[in-house]
Amino acid sequence: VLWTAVQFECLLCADDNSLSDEGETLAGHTVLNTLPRYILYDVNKPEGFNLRRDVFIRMASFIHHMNKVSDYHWILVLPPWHRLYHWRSSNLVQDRVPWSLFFNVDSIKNIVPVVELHEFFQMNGLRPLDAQVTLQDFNLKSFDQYPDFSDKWEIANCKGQVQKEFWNLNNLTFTKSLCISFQGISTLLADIVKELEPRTIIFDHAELALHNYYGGQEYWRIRKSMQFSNNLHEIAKEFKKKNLKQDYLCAHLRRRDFLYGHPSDVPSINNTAKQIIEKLSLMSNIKTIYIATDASKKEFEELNNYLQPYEVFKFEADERTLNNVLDGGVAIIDQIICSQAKYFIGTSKSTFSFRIQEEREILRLPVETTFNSFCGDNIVKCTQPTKWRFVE
Ligand code: GFB
Repeated sequence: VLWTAVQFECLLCADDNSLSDEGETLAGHTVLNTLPRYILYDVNKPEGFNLRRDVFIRMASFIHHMNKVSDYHWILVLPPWHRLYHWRSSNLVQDRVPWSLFFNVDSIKNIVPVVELHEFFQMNGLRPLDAQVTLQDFNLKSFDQYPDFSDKWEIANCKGQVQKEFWNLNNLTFTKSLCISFQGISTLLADIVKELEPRTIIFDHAELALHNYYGGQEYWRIRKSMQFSNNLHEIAKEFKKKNLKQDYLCAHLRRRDFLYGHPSDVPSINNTAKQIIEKLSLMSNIKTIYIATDASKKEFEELNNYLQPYEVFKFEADERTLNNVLDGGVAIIDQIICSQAKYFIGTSKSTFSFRIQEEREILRLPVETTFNSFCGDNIVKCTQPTKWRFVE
């Protein structure tokens, strides 16, 4: 039975906090074990937007698994996008942004049973969640032991801080809270749910749960459903219509914290320009360059100078657009434009670039135009990205 959110709205919002799932009476009929149950999750605070998109895929496969092995219908609650470290416009309020601003949630709903957080609140009211589980690594054992890579979990003393307030919501509370040392794939979380028997549960540090099968059929089915919102596609289309009239090469230059996090993967501005020009010298039909970057204005201008006489473009949101789509939307517009380029070069190890490569695979663009990345300065052997091919 596919229960929609609306069907349950009244029932779950009843004042009575003591609903039992064993047999509810609704208009004289017994609704046995059919109330949906909800899984919420959050990710380590400093993680960026594109790693979070990957964690969603892992949690979505977990929900699929739950719906295979459990008697209940499980729904995943989409965690709002909240004050991400890389969103730098300090004049914007970028709190608890719903997925619908960035994604076509209906497309996701066709593949994964999900609701937005506000939809969850409509159904659950202010009832405390049955459990909060903070995932953590296992303690490293002494060095002379072989590392143990087996899938396992155990309830343990909390090692770090336990989140008191998710997304600054003081009305999201929990009946019980525990820490669990966890090592393994996301479907292993099902064993925790089985043990705790919650109707609603939140997992913190969901990034610790790994993919069941990275790059497999299920991975791509979920990934493909994560289409960007129509509004962002429209803005990208308008920009292209106005500025990118011919074939263009897109370069994604990840800078800022990457200069410290991955110094050997990020070339200097001068060397970046050299690598772009070298590529273009092999493609006589491309004269236009699109730059997606988190670089400072000064760095971009420097790059632009080195790239003359090529035509160089970059998307700059006007105030109204920025207010509407926020920093996250601007970044996605960059990704859309790069995913449609004739040729793409990304930054090695950046998940921002990885997601563009995936988008290009979904669009079935020629593989040699997609899996390319810049080489850091003074790198003797510059490895190129792994070709994670789309699987239908
Ligand atoms: O997306 P993301 O996880 O990719 O984080 P990495 C980088 C963020 O920086 C993006 C901004 O989500 C954007 O907000 N950004 C990066 C950009 N490149 C661009 C661009 O071309 N255009 C626009 N508009 N914005 C990881 C982080 O970043 O880097 C980790 O997830 C950590 O937390 C690590 O910081 C060092 O994989 O590139």
